[in-house]
Amino acid sequence: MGGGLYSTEVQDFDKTLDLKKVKPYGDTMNDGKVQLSFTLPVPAGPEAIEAAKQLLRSMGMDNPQVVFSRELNPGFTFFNCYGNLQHTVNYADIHVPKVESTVMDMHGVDDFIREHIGRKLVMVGASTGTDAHTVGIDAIMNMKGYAGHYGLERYEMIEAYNLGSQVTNEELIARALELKADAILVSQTVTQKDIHIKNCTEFIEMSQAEGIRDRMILVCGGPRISHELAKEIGFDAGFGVNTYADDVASYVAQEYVKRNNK
Ligand code: B12
Repeated sequence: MGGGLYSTEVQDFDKTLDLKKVKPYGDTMNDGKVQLSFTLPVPAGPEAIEAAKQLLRSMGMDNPQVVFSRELNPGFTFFNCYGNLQHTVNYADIHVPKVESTVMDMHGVDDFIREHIGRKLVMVGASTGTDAHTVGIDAIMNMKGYAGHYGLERYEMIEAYNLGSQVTNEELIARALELKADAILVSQTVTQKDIHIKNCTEFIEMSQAEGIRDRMILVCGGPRISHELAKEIGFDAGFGVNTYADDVASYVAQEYVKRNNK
């Protein structure tokens, strides 16, 4: 069965739950209740409310209700709506490729590296190409970290180098070679016209040409990055939103041990 996060407790609690036909949950199992908000470019009034209800029906909602509406600007009306969705989703058949590692906290990672590797792991990261967004890579690497999770610079057993933003692929690879990096961390935020794919593909090609593709662990991250996409491009792993340093540090440490124990 797919959906590794599913708890069997829910199924024990309500026998009418069918994981092949899951519906949104409001008050009772399978009621399909959803809340939706949107704006229509029409003036407020009964016609606007009727238009919103008709849209809800065409989205597959039974019992459409507009519970709140207000004209935002002349000619633009905002709606808060409820409805009972007719559609279902087959949760049992969902398989999402994801990074396979056990997530440890900072102390757990430090202990793991001490015990299994016996020296500091070197990680070099940057936001690359024309990308000027630094907050993501800083959240992962800077000492203070993000949302209560310390960044890699704080780890005793990781030597972290954050090169900042708009770093060219050549420069990142050159620094990684100079510092004898164990892992390179690429951050990509801007995806307009698929620039992230072009830039990351070029990075992978260069790392192959420099002979580091199989010597270093190559990781990519950013709000539009998934593990599946990163693997397709040629990275070893990809991390999206709500990633913490713990996730990437745990992965790199375990992947390093796996590769070096073969
Ligand atoms: C702040 C910001 C800026 C600032 C950046 C300042 C700075 N020093 O970083 C400034 C004003 C410079 C900026 C500029 C632009 N921006 Co901007 N920006 C944002 C904004 C508001 C927040 C991004 C952010 O900081 N997120 C917070 C961090 C913590 O989240 P994160 O990046 O996702 O990082 C997490 C994960 O993704 C992951 N992660 C990230 N990197 C890595 C790396 C590794 C190795 C790992 C493991 C994990 C990982 O871990 C992090 C923590 O969980 C977003 C909108 C938004 N609300 O998201 C737009 C946004 C990203 N920007 C956007 C755009 C279009 C631009 C511009 C092109 C605008 C323009 N026309 O000039 C320019 C591009 C400049 C350039 N050359 O790159 C778009 C991107 C759309 C797209 N899909 O391409 C967004 C989504 C806004 C929008 N809705 O249109 N931007």
